[in-house]
This record gives sequence, C-alpha cells and structure tokens, in this order.
Amino acid sequence: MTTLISRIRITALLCSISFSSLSALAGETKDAGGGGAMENRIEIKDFAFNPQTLKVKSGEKITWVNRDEEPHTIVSVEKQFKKSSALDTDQEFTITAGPPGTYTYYCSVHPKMTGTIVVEK
Ligand SMILES: [Cu+2]
Repeated sequence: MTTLISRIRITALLCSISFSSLSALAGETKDAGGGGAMENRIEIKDFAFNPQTLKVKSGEKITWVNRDEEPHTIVSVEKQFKKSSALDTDQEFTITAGPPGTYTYYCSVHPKMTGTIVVEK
C-alpha cells in the first residue's frame, strides 16, 4: 500500500514538473510575439518554403531564412517586392509587406519552389 501511495506521489510530482516546464515554454513564446514589431519568419528547408502560405498585415516585416545547404532566392512573381540575392545557408532576407494583396513568389534557382504571402490591411 505504501508503495502504491509513493508511486502516486512520484507520478504527481513528475506531472507538476512537466506541467510547469510547459507553461514556461508557453510564456516564452508569448513574450517573443508580444515585444515590439511582429516578425514573420519563413524557413527554407528541403527545397520548400515553410509555411507555404503566410498571412501578414500590411507594413509588417517578413524574413526568410535558408536552412538548406543549397542556395535559394526569393523572387516575387509580380515584382511586388525586391528580389533577394542567392541566400547561403542560414542567411536571411527581409522585406516589408506592401499594400494588401496576394504575393506569390518562387526561387529562381529552383522555380518549382513557390510560396504565397497574403497581405491584409
Ligand atoms: Cu531554391
């Protein structure tokens, strides 16, 4: 009986530990989003833009970061923003979202890589 009770106690203790570390993580995420200008990040990995479609508000910044070993570029199909140079591994490219609309873009090195930004008011 004592072993059962101590087991329950240990389980409860473990639960409270993992719960508090979870809420600590949630707190961090909240802090990162709440401070100053919103940052919208798109990761380039395994020849894909992630997220594939990103919703932002006009005037917000969008940053791409290349996590591949291959160089990639970001080129607006309708020239809605300046095109990037070829990004090396871990290199970033930032634009500021212009007027509302749908911005499609691709990688000029690998034209099958495409992504979309939906800019809202
Ligand atoms: Cu590419």
